[in-house]
Amino acid sequence: MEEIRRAATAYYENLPEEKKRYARFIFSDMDKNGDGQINLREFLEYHNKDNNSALTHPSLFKALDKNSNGSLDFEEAMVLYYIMQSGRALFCKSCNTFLTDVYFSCSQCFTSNDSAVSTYEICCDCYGGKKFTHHKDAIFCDNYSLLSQSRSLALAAPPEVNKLGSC
Ligand SMILES: [Ca+2]
Ligand SMILES: [Ca+2]
Ligand SMILES: [Zn+2]
Ligand SMILES: [Zn+2]
Repeated sequence: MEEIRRAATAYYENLPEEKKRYARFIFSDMDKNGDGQINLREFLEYHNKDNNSALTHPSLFKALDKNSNGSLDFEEAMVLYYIMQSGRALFCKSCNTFLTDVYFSCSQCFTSNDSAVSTYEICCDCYGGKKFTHHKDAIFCDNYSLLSQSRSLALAAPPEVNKLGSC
């Protein structure tokens, strides 16, 4: 999570003024009682309204609450803004926990050309404990090797999806 936090800070620093204002606006929108903190209830109320059930998983709030005081100040909540904007809102497909830091992803699904195939990512616990069901012969890579792999795939022209080796 520390990594995401650092990325979020860098991201926020580079936002144009109006986007920063928008982030502030979202924060005050969530902060129903206006005390400058988002507590769990305010957090859940806000995201239930969106029908975005993955965001209401307790693991996300816990991960965002850096100092574990049970509420989010602006700096902590801003990380969520970054996660949403960057598409980094990833949850374990098996246990639904929010994926902080390193996770594993099925490389076949990740590189599939078929838009109907969604990516399949799982947390280290589920992967290590083999607590997941996925298609046969799936090759799982951690997100870092997947990234460098897709880079080399992109560089190798023409791209052939089935040339994937093991990680
Ligand atoms: Ca509040
Ligand atoms: Ca806090
Ligand atoms: Zn999991
Ligand atoms: Zn797969």
